[in-house]
Amino acid sequence: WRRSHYTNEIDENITGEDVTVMGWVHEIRDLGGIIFVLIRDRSGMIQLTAPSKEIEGELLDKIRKLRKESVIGLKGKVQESGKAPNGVEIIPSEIKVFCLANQPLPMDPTEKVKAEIDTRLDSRFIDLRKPVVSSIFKIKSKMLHTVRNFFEEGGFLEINTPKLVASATEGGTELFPITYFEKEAFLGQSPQLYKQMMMSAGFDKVYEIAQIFRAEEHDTLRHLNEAISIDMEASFMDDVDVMKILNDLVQKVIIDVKQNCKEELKTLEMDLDIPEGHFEVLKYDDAVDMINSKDVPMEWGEDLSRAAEKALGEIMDGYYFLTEWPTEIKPFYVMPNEKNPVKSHAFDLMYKDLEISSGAMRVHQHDLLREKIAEKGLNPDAFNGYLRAFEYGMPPHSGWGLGADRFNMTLTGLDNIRETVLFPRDRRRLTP
Ligand code: AMO
Repeated sequence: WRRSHYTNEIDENITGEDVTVMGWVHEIRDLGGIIFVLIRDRSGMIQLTAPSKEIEGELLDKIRKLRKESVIGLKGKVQESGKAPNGVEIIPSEIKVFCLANQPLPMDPTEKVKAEIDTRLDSRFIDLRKPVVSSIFKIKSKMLHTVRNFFEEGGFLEINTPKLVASATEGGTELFPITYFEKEAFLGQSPQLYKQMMMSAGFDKVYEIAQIFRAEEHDTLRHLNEAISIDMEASFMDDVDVMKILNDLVQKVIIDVKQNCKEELKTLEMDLDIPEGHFEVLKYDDAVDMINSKDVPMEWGEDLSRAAEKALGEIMDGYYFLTEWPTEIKPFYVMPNEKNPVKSHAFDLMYKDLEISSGAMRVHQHDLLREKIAEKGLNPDAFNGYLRAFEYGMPPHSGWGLGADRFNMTLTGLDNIRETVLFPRDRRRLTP
């Protein structure tokens, strides 16, 4: 048994041909004189039509005994049919049952009964069979493909940095400690320190697409404990240069997804707008005023609360940059403004009320960096492996990290990040 066609390749043009399809039994309708079976594969569905007068008894019996979600192979002839979902159907000549599915099913993949997200995640392998769910991951795949192409065309080198690490990068409270032989170690929060060290290594422009781990306490629709970050770092560039790269990348992905994932976007009922030109740039100072104008209390120097993000999201539409953040609330590696060190060269990329990326021009001066680590209450000696790279030839550099799952939320119109991850990890979920 070898597949000759995916179901979406079967149309009027091959009427009369013998085909072999493989897939799942989506639906069975036994009307006595005629049996209809919908067979589903990754690409779509096709109808098997078995008029009892025309099909020999043994085969008919086999079809009658099929159960929903069983995996079968089907050989048969393509025939035009006004009533079938795709305008064509298959008259079976042979059937092979690869796996008979147990009944009842833990959840209904035909969407007739809507399931809660927890039920869906518990049986994720079935949940993912639904086109409305698999579409999210087809879009994610396209997004990542475009990201790789974009960076390759831009002369970036793809790197892989360790995820077993010895120190914090984004603040100490969000670390997952692990046992590493006799030593204390953690799961990596960000490739931050390593991508910066690659600048000292002379790699000039690098990117990485990899897991980041954050011991987020909070159960929100935007945080997971394991997420995918698209990171870049480039030498001899400032924050404005890398913001331009981020702007171009986001636009390129949206154009590519809109062009290549028409079916998936339709399934998700998502109408993607292609943002034109430069994203709006909003200074932190102005953001504070705007947030206060919405009667949400926020002092200068504070990070955005959820209420503050929501207030901003009501005023700002689409993608926009938030710039000139207070140095105090940004990590040690962020470059303070030369003229006014209270402010920094850090930026966030927002989509309405969702932060999708953070980046900055970095501190490349060894002594200043050491000082800033200490100011954060961290022990600079613990960072010696990183700091040494700044002593023997470190160029000025900038970069950002873009949350792939959050970016995917903006492309698919979903508001729960769990929807955009195959097997999400949150406070309560470590399986499947
Ligand atoms: P930051 O901590 O802002 O910056 O992370 C970058 C982006 O990663 C995504 N992200 C998350 N997504 C889901 N769940 C989480 N718990 C989570 N945490 C982060 C967000 C966020 O904008 N080193 C810097 C980047 C840099 O400066 O280059 C960093 O990690 O979309």
